[in-house]
Amino acid sequence: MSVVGSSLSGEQERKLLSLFNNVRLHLLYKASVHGYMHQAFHNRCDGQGPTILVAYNKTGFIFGGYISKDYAGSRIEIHDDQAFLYSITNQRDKPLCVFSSNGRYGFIDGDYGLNVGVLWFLNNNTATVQQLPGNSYIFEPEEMHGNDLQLTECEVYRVEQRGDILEKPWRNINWEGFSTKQRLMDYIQNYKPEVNSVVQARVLLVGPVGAGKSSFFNSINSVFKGHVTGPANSGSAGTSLTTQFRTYNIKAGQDRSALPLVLCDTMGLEEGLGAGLDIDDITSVLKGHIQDRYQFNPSTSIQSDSSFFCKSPSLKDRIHCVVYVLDACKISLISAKMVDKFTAIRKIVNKQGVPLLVLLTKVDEACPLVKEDLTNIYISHYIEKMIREVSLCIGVSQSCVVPVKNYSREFELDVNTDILLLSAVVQMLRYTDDYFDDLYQAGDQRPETPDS
Ligand SMILES: Nc1nc2c(ncn2[C@@H]2O[C@H](COP(=O)(O)OP(=O)(O)OP(=O)(O)O)[C@@H](O)[C@H]2O)c(=O)[nH]1
Ligand SMILES: [Mg+2]
Repeated sequence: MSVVGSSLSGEQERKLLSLFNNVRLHLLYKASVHGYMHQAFHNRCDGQGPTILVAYNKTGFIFGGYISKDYAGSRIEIHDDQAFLYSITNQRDKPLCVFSSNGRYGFIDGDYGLNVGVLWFLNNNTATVQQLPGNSYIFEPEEMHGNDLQLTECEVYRVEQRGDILEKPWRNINWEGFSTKQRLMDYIQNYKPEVNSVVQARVLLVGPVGAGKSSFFNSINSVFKGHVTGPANSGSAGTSLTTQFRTYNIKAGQDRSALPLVLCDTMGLEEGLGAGLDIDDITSVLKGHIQDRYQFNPSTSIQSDSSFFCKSPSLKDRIHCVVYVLDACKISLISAKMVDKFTAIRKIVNKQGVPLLVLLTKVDEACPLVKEDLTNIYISHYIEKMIREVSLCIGVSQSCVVPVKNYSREFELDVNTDILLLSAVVQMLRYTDDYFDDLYQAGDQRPETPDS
């Protein structure tokens, strides 16, 4: 989220946007905040793709240059046939727009401020523009800047194609900050499974190594704790960092009582046979046979004589909702072997009549728009496309795919991150209700036989 505001009025922005076809502007740099300094300018604007510089003077001119290529401070002249200089005033309805006189010139990618042809902004780290001799861009100085080269402000915006952004969000979410967060927390804290013998929904997290299973528990735990914590081991390693079956309670409220939710963390799935979580162990977990802290063994499944094997589990020990955790950055890299594994797990899950949800993690790393502002998640064309791909790959409807950003390197909570995380939990609880509904349809009191 951009905390630094634009100095453009609505009318000025409209005029500026009329220079382009269907774009939006994202403020990168504002001299009055970041300093009239080349270094500050380059720190914020290098490598950002197409940008427009917007300079303001006391005479009332708004002028600057658009370049379609990256700034990099390479000190060379960049050929950019889309670069132009422009000027906006209250007196003119339409902006003045000047392209290079020979159609070839672009800008100088200096390690100083922007130099588009004959205009050199942020000259000598000052709030000035220098008009250089030359005829690479031809215009009347009076029309461009009213001969006033002293700046009152200077901004640079990234020019984003609207194609990256959807006109309407593909899913509705209320980003109303703390009230939404509190409402979601209340929903979770007050949730009651529809079956008397069960007080906590048991949700199983499964997915490839490093997908963010443990981080999801850590993140939810953090939200209810009020600061970022990390009791479950998370990190990066070639093989699964989590090797035990863990059933995590989350404490909440003044009295720190356990939430009506248990998140069950598992070892990561791996492609090969005898590597990662054993599929037969998933069946045992679903049926409630495996107890907390069981050490998974990739080469063999749990034996019924193990001290961690619960011989006669009841409904409360069984899994009520399965969540596939997938890394958004790796969707296109999922191998056929891994898809086969997902399919095999799905068959087992379906057989047990347990609902399945997909949690798409690391959306911040997958999409720059989302990294910059999490509330862009449901207008990101890229994430929407990814959700469609995931739904096809896993064979679930798109409504079963929930994107989240886990806490990974932060110290402090962020309300939008929390809202997305909590919304995912609410979905899990709703799916859990479906499970109980299905088990206990009116007049169909199914017995609690774990092996059914
Ligand atoms: N940027 C970002 N990083 C994440 C996110 N979720 C997890 N990570 C990082 O991804 C790495 C792996 O996360 P884990 O939670 O350990 O993954 P896991 O699925 O439990 O992995 P195993 O236990 O090894 O199977 C860690 O370095 C996390 O900090 C996310 O949403 N965004
Ligand atoms: Mg883990």
